[in-house]
Amino acid sequence: MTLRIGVIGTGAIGRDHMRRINQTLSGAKVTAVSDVNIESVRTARADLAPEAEVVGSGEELAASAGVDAVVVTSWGATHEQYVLAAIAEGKPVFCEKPLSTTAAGAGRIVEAETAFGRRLVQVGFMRRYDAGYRMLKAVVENEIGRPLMVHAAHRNPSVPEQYITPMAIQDTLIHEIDVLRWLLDDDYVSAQVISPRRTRHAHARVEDPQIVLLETKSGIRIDVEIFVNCRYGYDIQCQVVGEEGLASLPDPMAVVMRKDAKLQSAIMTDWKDRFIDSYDLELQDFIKAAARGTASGPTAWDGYVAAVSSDACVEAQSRPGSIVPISLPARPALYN
Ligand code: NAI
Ligand code: ISE
Repeated sequence: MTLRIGVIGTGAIGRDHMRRINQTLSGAKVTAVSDVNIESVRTARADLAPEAEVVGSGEELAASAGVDAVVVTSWGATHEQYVLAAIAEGKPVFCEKPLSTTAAGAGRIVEAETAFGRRLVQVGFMRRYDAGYRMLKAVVENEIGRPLMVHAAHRNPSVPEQYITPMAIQDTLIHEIDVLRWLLDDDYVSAQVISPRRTRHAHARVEDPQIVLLETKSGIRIDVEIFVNCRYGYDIQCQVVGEEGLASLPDPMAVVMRKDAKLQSAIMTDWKDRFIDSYDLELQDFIKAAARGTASGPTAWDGYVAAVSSDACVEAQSRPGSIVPISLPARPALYN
């Protein structure tokens, strides 16, 4: 059986996922597309899925008889309405991060899925599928003793004008919020945000760089540098300090060159390339589970916990230096 997928949001990652579904992965094809930008949806369809139907709204797409499962790749603030529409139709839905830009929105998704009684939602936290992070997790769990501290960095070469300060949390840090929680098998209890000297390369509406300090239930202290105008490349770093040793996320494989009296190797510049294998694996996993009418991988609960933690970090941004507590309700049995 070929799973018929409807894609809502045909921008950068929507197109990338359409390409991988139709050209790289197996078991699915894109049969419907929707976007508020009609130019964008027409071009994406023509380039990547000429047989797909262009549907007027995300809700109509979720309800379409020609769609078995939904992929939501529109702007973060619109995810909730489309995920809820898919759940209302009883259809599996892959939602790009963030599941919702607020904890309240993610909470409504958890409630709807719990009421439905079966997992339908997978959140696009693709780093959990990355070979480097998986190797790091095995070392953290088996080799370096109890983790005590984590030093991480999320650096982008530049960001567009519409990228504003809270997006450093909701759009960017959200990856670390999820992957570090998964890596350490721990939840957060507090957040603090501090701002070093500003880079002159940042536009006026984004504070850059920023340092986020998180504390976990077991007392692990985490610092994450978010630097989205670092110029030199797209660079993700993560180092875990344990009682018996230290473990670092491997850099992506790159040829080492000796030339012009320099030892050099390239650093990637585009997020699409840095985690390309993980995007393939997460969506293949989604297709496999959706064909059985369910979902696997990162859950709506993971999306909710990330949103609660993200809300606390955004609040901490607005009160520089203050420590904002993070607390979670009990996890519903569906996610045990
Ligand atoms: P984008 O701006 O390139 O594309 C978003 C598309 O959604 C646009 O075509 C826009 O017209 C459309 N859209 C906006 N509101 C809509 C609505 N109400 N209904 C239907 N379509 C709507 O943005 P990009 O970079 O593709 O990001 C989309 C989402 O994917 C974001 O939530 C972002 O955080 C996430 N993302 C995840 C990545 C990852 O590494 N997992 C990487 C890049 C983006
Ligand atoms: C983008 O939306 C992503 O999700 C990328 O993975 C991330 O690294 C980048 O900072 C975000 O803007």
